[in-house]
Amino acid sequence: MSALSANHPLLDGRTSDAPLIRAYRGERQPSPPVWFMRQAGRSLPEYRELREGVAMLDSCLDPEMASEITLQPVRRHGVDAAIFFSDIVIPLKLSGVAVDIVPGRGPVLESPVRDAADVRALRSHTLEPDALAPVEAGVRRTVEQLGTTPLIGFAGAPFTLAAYLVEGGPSKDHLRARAMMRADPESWRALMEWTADVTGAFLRAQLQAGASAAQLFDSWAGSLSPHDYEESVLWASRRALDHVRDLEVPLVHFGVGTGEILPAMLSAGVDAVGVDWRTPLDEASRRLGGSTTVQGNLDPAILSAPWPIVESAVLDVVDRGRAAPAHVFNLGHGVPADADPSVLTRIVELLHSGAARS
Ligand code: 1CP
Repeated sequence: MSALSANHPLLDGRTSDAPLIRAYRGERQPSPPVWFMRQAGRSLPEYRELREGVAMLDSCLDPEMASEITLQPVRRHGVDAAIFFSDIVIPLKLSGVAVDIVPGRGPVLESPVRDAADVRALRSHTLEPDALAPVEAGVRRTVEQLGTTPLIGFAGAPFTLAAYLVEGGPSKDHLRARAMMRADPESWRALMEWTADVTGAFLRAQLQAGASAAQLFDSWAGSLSPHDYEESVLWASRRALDHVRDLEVPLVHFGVGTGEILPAMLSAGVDAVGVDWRTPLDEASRRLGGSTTVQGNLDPAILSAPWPIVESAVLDVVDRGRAAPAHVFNLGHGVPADADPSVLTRIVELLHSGAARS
């Protein structure tokens, strides 16, 4: 018996046969199901209009607005999945950590977590189950309107969240986070434990409220050596995923610049691995041992090229995806803010036309 309620879309039959869910479970589809990371957001005029005058984190915690933004790209592009509109720092905010999203920059912490005392102070924050109510309400509302289209829930992996907590904001090389990992392993472990548990609770709330799959974003794990990833990070990602394993929904693990750690990311215990644009999918599948669903990996930079170039790049991704047991089409990272949304719609049409048989 799954721990999901009987009227969950995966159990009542609404989404259990959806191409996305079948592909995540390893069943090749006639053509690859498609969604885009950051498909909601600044590339859509209807998003910009709705968000006008509303702070990013406030929009995530307004169930009606979060739900509407989640549905916008599904209506516009006809993608095979929605991804819940939220942000990886929401569980930090709901735990009482002072974090904001600065437009054009990203998450910024009022007090970065730099030493053992800071980690102790962070750990005094707890994520009360009631605090997740706006997230659950947003998911429920979205799922009611999605029908047979699955909703993907997501969370940030502990390392990517720790990178923001320690740096205090976006950074290129996450030097301070990697320094704490090496110089003060005890504080690092305590930081990663706390982070794994709050992000795991955020993910579980979305799944129990009706999301049919889950993606763990370890966007910045590519800044780690394979040794450091395996020694100091992987256990915490496993711990975050342990919060949802009993729900038996498909799990996806994605990061950027992770060509060297793809097998380790698979070993966190997931059904599919998301691949960025640097590693061709046939090579990624080989590294993963050939029996795992791959997701990706059109270079987002190609979206601004003339259509014939986009089309042949899409077909090449699909072709390489045939090396894996199943493939879910996506970009190699998020939709750029200045992307022309009509190109995304055209990619979905191309994939759905059957011209790109998987
Ligand atoms: O459509 C969707 O994909 C759902 C919405 C979504 C997701 C999945 C948002 C909304 N954020 C995220 C996850 C997220 N947030 C990740 C993992 C995915 C990825 O690698 O892109 C990361 C790293 C963040 C952190 C974050 N939040 C950044 C990156 C900053 C950096 O370090 O470079 C930014 C710019 C944000 C703000 C944000 N989150 C989401 C949106 C639409 C925005 C921009 C909003 C604004 O500026 O008003």
